[in-house]
Amino acid sequence: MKIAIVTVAAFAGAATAGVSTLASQNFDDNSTAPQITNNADLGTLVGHFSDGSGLGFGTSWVDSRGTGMGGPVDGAESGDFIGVTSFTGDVGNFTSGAQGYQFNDVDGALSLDFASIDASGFSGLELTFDLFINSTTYEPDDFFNVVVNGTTIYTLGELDLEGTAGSWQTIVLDLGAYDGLSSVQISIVGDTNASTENFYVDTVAVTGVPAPASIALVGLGGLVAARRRRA
Ligand SMILES: [Ca+2]
Ligand SMILES: [Ca+2]
Ligand SMILES: [Ca+2]
Ligand SMILES: [Ca+2]
Repeated sequence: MKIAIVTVAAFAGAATAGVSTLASQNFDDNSTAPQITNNADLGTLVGHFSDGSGLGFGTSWVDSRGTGMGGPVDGAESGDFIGVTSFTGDVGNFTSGAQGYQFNDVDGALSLDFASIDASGFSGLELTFDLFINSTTYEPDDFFNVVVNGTTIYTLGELDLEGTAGSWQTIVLDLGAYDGLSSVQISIVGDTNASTENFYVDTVAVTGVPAPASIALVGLGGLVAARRRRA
């Protein structure tokens, strides 16, 4: 009995300190097929969910600039690169594997929409991802946003974009406001309108600390056993 109690205590200590990955996406085993090189193909990308492993994702687009041309969806323009890509001409390399996700000249708000995550029982939620902003001029209507459950929690505007361009940066965002929720939906949104205005995202992960529910039950069992011994 004494040996069992010691084992439980050691296990509880290790579990409490642990941070777990709830969901992640590296874009490395997705087909690059949903990447479009002609905007007429975005129709096949919209609503497309990942064919690879990890956190599912799709893509949506909104005419935030009032172009009225239907954006990539109707093929009124062409030649953009949107979606999972292995193109390294700007980034040199991806931060995981050989692929990432590219936003190129999207002429509206292009949204990389991740599937909802069940964060029940988790605290200390964080979102981590790598971002590469291509070096070029950005204008006041260009931006990069992270949206969680419909609320924008992070934004980069013109000067932020220009000031952090040219190398991979790791973005870590506190999602503590969403701790324990059964549905946490993250979207990464880019809005640009020039062929050199490129954003790349890679190595996305949501982490948190699991509540030690099972450990607590084991501990309770130990407590009951101790009381029995005392009685
Ligand atoms: Ca990758
Ligand atoms: Ca375009
Ligand atoms: Ca520009
Ligand atoms: Ca622009």
